[in-house]
Amino acid sequence: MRHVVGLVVTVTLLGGAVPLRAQQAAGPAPYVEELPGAGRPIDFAATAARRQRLMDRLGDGIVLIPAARGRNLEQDYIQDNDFRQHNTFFYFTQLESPNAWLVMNARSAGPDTVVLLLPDRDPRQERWTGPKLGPGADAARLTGIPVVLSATKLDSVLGAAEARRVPTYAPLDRTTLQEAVVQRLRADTTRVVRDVRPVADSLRLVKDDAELAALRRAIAITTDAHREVMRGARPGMFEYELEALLEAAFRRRGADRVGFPSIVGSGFNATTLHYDVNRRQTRPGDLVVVDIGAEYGYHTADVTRTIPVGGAFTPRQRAIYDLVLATQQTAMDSVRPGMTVAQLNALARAYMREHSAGLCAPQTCDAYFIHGLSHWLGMDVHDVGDYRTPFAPGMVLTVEPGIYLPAESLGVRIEDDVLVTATGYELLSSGAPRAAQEIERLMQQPAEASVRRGQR
Ligand SMILES: [Mn+2]
Repeated sequence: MRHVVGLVVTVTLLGGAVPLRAQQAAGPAPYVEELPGAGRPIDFAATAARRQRLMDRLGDGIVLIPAARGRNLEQDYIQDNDFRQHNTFFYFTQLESPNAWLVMNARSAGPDTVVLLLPDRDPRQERWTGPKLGPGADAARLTGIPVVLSATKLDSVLGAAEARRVPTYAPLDRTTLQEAVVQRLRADTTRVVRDVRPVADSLRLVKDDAELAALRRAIAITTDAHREVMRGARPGMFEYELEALLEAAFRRRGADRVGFPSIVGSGFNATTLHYDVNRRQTRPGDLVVVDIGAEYGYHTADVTRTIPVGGAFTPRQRAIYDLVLATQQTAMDSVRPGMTVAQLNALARAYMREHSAGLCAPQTCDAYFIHGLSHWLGMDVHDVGDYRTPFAPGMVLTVEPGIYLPAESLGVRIEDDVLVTATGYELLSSGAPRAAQEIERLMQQPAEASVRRGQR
């Protein structure tokens, strides 16, 4: 709340806008049905099941999970993003309210209880930032959590829970460690405070139906954006023009934001793994690495395609491209329950080494494959979870080999998102062509109406 008040004062000074007395007289705006989840209803069954799984795993304990703080115009770099909920808090609530708390009492004997604490409503503040969900019956109805109290009650709720003398679990990440209440608990030598992340993160490794639905949508938006870039790319375009095409496609299809800064690297920039400046002008003959992910419902895609900006690969580019593609296919075909990321990685490198021929002489091409093959995918683009965990149905990972030859300004990465199934895998990102010929065919088609609209 402190922070938010600061924001109001600042904006008032800058904008000189509305007299404070008039705002105070306005009173609370009515609740809007769509408030929690910013226009999307909360999946009560999914969030309740996640909370229950966590409490079952913990046995006895108090769980304390903070929401993200509202951002401060004066103290934060607010250019980089809008407000985004803390992932752990969102996972267990699907609620986008800032400055809230979730407290769970896990009991091995007796009923578990859950309390949501929300900041009290502030009509004057809401004139600037819109109606918020406050404590009370409406919040209980909209969140599916029966007990919703004022955030000012946090100390008394915790105090009552602490009488049980069981460990307190919180996500001990950088932002949570800054919360005064967490600092107080950790300073109290009579209390045991543990990190909830190893357990909470392991739950997030296996996606439930609600998560998969969000991921599938994020990935569909992203592969559509790839097709738009393929159809719209022309030599001479700046990297940011391609970025504009794809991010317009994201928003047009309802993406909430980018899951990470879009990488559009042409020529030499294709060999810089996390290049995101996107200011260079493309030249005929360039390859462009387009590594992007739309975020939808707090889940992000991560799909990379490498395209020849002029619509056709040179024989040299094509040879490197086909080796990366065959390496990727070999790795994907080995995805099944019981495999691990390390095994997949070793298998991909061995394949690339054995099939290098003279392409990367005097070395083999795996010497230029300088990053890991896979990462988990979910709410975080490099999602949480122990990388030693053997694959199980419901896990989602990327498979993304690459070859980077800076001396030739030649970089190729192909990245897809796969879901582990009972018998193997499902390719989630098949919506964007991967084979060189298919990419060339799409790029050489006459521009379609949707692309012309995007380029205008
Ligand atoms: Mn990736």
